[in-house]
Amino acid sequence: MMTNKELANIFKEISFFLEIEEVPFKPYAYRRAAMALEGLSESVESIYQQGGSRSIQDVPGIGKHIAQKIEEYLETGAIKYYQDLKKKHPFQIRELTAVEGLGPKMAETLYKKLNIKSLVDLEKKARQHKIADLPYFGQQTEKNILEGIAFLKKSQQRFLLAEVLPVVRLIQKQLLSLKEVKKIAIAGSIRRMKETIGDVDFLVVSENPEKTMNAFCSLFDIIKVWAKGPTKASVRLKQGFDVDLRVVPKQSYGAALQYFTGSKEHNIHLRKIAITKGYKLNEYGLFKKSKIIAGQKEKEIYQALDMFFPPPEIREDRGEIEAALRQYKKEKNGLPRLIELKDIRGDLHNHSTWNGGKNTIKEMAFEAKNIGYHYIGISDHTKFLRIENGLDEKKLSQQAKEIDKLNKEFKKSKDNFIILHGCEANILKDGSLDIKDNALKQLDYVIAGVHSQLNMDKEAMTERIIRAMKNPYVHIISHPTGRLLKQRNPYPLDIDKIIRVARETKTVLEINASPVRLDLNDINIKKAIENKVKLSINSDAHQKNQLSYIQYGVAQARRGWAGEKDIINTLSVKALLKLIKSKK
Ligand code: DGT
Ligand code: CA
Ligand code: CA
Repeated sequence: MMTNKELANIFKEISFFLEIEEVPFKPYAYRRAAMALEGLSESVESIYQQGGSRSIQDVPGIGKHIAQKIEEYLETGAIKYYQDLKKKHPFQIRELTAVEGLGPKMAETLYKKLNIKSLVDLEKKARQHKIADLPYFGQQTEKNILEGIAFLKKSQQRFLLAEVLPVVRLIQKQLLSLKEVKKIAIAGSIRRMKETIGDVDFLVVSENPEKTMNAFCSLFDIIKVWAKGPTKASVRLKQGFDVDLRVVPKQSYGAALQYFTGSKEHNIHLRKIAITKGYKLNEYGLFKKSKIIAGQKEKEIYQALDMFFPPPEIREDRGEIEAALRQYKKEKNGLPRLIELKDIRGDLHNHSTWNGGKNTIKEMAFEAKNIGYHYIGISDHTKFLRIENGLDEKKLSQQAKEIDKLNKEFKKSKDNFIILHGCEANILKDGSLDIKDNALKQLDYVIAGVHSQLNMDKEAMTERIIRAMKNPYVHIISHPTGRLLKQRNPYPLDIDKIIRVARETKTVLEINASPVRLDLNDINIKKAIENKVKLSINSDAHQKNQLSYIQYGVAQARRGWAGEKDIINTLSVKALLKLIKSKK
């Protein structure tokens, strides 16, 4: 799969170079091919070995010319076209354009005027205030660049939950298969299902710690062993992140799990509670003087402190300790009953082959049905995103016919399943939509989101979204703050005001479950539900296997204290449509 990634990177670079040279259309084709390669579950090498260049062309998103380039790469290890472009633009284009707000053309100018080739050069010249002096750049741009570099550095040290979790689950399974391993737990930020992960924390109870350590340090794709002792080992995996393994005594397993699950803030607060009750709390147990009160089971620790058990996802010291104490005393406002994956009955934000998605409506529907959903909403992009083949009024009504036909088949075979017809309209700069209300009226529901001109000031952006929420045909606002984890900060937004108007206008806010978005985030989810705003957890799937992203959205919802009743896609179709129609 390394080849897929290498080729994807090359094609991304080509698309940037062609943008610099103002070549029309082609940059998009290369970008699309890069995305196709990244999403491919098979390696291009094996596709090519099995079916030659023809079979590469069959990969959606890859045309004839690009297939030839792939073939050239597989045969010769290089692509001449790319090398020529690279010679003309000999700077680290991907590295530089990773800085938010720095596009390929700016990178070219910075190279030509200041000989900036890398991120290191860029930071140096910015600090020397050389960039501010360039025409069309100025002080503000220079400041933005420095902020962008800082953001990049910080975020590159963390990993997306979705890139870490599958690997970690595999490691867990492998370690559990060792017969001396009695217990194993994933602790730390992964257990709390935080959106990004610093490092992985495993806890193990083992009858033979040394053997377990040896197995751990040799089992996986380890590229470096940082430390290896009798009770603790620390390694780096080839995926780039570090994994710690601690062997803990059986009688301290619960205390260690509590401690290493964190968060640090939660632990500090909990330790204070322990002290006020005359105890001492650490990773070995809860003690009265030197006598151990609890330690083997995590639940017993909370119990001994007169608390209900707070789910790991909410252990951030955002009120969960107080709520757990209240619940123990049978007072009001105890711990929330959090939403679970099994409560989800359908997914409302999905794309199909009608505009850049990889699977047909039918394929998406069958996948949803197999998951056990009662409904799937198809919400392709409307007009404005022409680059993604946004649908116009006419195409939307053609799409409605296809959906009707499929629904008739579901009905005939007595499947308890239905496809809902929606769209994801674009909120334009002034807050109007890129498609007529008359077309929206025909749909089961409408999602609207911001996809362009993100660099507005706070007030203007807030007003822009508010105007969309005031449109009686808009039911859901997708990815409300526009952030992309590790890539882009949220745009400035008065989220309190957005939440207030969402409530007033009965507009639902999305928890976009795509692992790079998770937008709304945990804190904003909590705010929204405290203000009685309804939310929808949506996978934003562009291909059928991405429907599984919903798990990350549910995790984020749990981190935001959301319960089943806060989330509209836990409703039956009937109740859902009724709720949607209640907005007028
Ligand atoms: P990460 O790795 O940055 O995504 O976040 P965590 O929460 O996994 O943090 P990590 O790996 O540094 O430590 C694991 C847990 O150990 C953390 O959640 C709480 C506990 N812990 C670490 N340092 C301290 C500390 O200084 N005080 C207390 N009370 N607990 C700590
Ligand atoms: Ca950690
Ligand atoms: Ca750690």
